[in-house]
Amino acid sequence: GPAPESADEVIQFLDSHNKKFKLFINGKWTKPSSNEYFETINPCTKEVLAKIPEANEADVNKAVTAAKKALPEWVNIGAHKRARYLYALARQIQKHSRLFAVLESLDNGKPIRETRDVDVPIVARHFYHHAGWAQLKDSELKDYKEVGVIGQIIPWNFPLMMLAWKIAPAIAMGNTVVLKPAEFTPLTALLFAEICQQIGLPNGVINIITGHGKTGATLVDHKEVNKIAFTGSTEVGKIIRRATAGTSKKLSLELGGKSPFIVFEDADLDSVVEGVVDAIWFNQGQVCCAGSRLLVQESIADKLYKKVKARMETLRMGNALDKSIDMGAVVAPIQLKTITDLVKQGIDEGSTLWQPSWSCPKDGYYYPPTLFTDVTPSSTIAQEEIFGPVLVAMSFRSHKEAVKLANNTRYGLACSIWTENINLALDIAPQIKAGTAWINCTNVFDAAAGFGGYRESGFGREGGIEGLYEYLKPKADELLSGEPIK
Ligand code: TXE
Repeated sequence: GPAPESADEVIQFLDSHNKKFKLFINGKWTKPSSNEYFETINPCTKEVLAKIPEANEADVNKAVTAAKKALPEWVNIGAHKRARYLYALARQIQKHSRLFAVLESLDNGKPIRETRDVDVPIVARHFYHHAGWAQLKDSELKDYKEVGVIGQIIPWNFPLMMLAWKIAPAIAMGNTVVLKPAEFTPLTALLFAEICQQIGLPNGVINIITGHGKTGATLVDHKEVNKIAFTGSTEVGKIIRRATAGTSKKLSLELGGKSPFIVFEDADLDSVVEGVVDAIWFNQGQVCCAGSRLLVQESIADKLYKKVKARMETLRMGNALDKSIDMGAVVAPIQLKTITDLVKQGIDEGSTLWQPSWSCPKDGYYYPPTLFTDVTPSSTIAQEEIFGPVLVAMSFRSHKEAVKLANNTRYGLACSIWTENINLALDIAPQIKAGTAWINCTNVFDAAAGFGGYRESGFGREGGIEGLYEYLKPKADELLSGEPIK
């Protein structure tokens, strides 16, 4: 196959920081007050990539103070100038797209084909889209004003993409930001900080602080933070909701999912199989909207399982920089353990496990593509988010039963419907309680479409016009408080 993607540029980037990073506060690389560091690794090789600072309370204070100080100037420069900075960020990301893609694949373990063709293009598109909206802030959105200082906490499954989804709308609407990337995957956020310097973004508009959950919790509790935007586990989402209750902080949460992938008997099964690959083996299944529950009409169930198994045999797994692979490694040993434990529970509960005959590479945190059949709807693997390459299949007879099974979950992030009958698809889609419905496709994202959940998948939308309102408040607020409208 083709030669693996070169990591030379990444090595240069890491070396330029002596493989030991600082915090990005007020436009400058700042030594952490804690003087504590942790390591970020390449999950495909277990090799240490760099040392990362653990920000403590003093560091969080510094970052929030910088964001607060930057706010008046960032608001006053007006919509057009803010838009120019967003366009510049978008262009710089495109210019360095290869470096971003390789760095993301090394830190996260996901295939270079995905970071190169999916993650990074979506990130650039997100900044372009919001640059457009930034220009329209003073006309289309003139009755609204910025929320203020925004605390943003993001997960490790799409590190740069989640950064873009958080930062682009926030700064486009005139807010300033303190963002904490996930501890497993901080590197692309740190490279992004360098891009902010390169384009001359005013100091303090974007601050990047690294650390574990405690750093995130300190940011959530900070009195000068006006809004928290969080993507991550439902468990931590609940902690953050409790922590912000009784404060004036605005909040948006994008949490877990157990999205149904519904196949009706008239569907084109070859397309369905490729859809399944995309739904549950893209990013090793570590996708909040992964189609992790395969719901198949009984008449075609056995035929489809056979086809899916055949396709699983041909999936290629390996080092993230290998351009010919379909799957890389999962992000960290703890995630590997969560997956392994849940799979064991599935077996104990009586479901039938199927894995391809090939074995995983031994040098990293790999987990094979996995299919469970004979699954009871109430079992753990049918209800809990596994967040790994594990597909759980169940069958239904009637359309009514399909809807019932699809909605038998505490989540509601997405659903995917497969049929050649568009009337059936359009009849079923609105009956599924999910923030996104895909028809004959899956995992398709666009900056212009609001993404977010129902039920325990959270609230608030990212992208689309709805996503802008998460970072705005009506100016009428000021009438009530007696302040003049600008
Ligand atoms: O998530 P956490 P983890 C799910 C998935 C996965 C499980 C655990 O099922 O197996 O969550 O993953 C920060 N206050 N998803 O433990 O802990 C943390 O540092 C403030 C679904 O990695 O939620 C990181 O930056 N912040 C998901 C971010 O929260 C806290 C994506 C997410 O980490 C904190 C990831 C606290 N108390 C995991 N504790 C999705 N829906 O996309 C941790 N953090």
